[in-house]
Amino acid sequence: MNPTITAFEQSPDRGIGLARDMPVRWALEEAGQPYNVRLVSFSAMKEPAHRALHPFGQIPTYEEGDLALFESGSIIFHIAERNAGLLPTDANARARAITWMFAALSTIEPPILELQTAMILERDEPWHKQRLPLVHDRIRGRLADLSQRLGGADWLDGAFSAGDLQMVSVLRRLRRSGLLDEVPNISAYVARGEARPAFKRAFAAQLAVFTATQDPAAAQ
Ligand code: GTB
Repeated sequence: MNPTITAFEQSPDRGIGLARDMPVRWALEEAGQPYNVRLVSFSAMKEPAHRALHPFGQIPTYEEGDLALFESGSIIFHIAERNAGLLPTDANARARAITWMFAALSTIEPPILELQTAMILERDEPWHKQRLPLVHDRIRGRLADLSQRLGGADWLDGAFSAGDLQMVSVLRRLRRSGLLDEVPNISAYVARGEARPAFKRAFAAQLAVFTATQDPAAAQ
């Protein structure tokens, strides 16, 4: 049975693939696993039926038979465990790839989320301009360390893995900030991830949702 994931009926990112169904779609594409998508509105997300799947009333969720999951990182890990190609078979290499998944979510992403909060929710605060360089510098610190570790390699630890998928997905959220452009090997790393055929299929699928929701009259 093909799994079903949930995604925004109308994504606020306007099809640029920053919502968290995108990395889940990407993992499914890398795994060659066909999937169904159920689109949910912001109000439906907060209804009991959706909250039974996702306690925080968010997307994405993942349903497969009698298994229901939430949290994109956990969903990607599940997909990677059940399918070949996203985690190495060697036990130590596998543990390292999983470590990179955690590093993406718990070391790299937090300052990036701080920046998003600053840009979306704190723009009108009198201290916004003063705080922004501090947030930028915290991200720069993480990128510098990651850049040092990546060096001239294509991927973080040998072959492409779920660790790279998660890391590239987190780093993509920096695109609009310009901070990625300051670190050429990280910028190239993200571009390498985005050039993968599985990424392109996932991106096209989520973009198609956005395109379909556009009112042609409004576009004129
Ligand atoms: N930790 C959870 C996970 O990784 O799955 C976080 C899930 C989450 O943040 N879901 C968001 C959501 O459902 C969508 S992805 N929000 C609705 C709500 O909370 O009511 C986050 C997101 C939203 C919008 C953009 N954007 O517009 O660029 C990017 C990312």
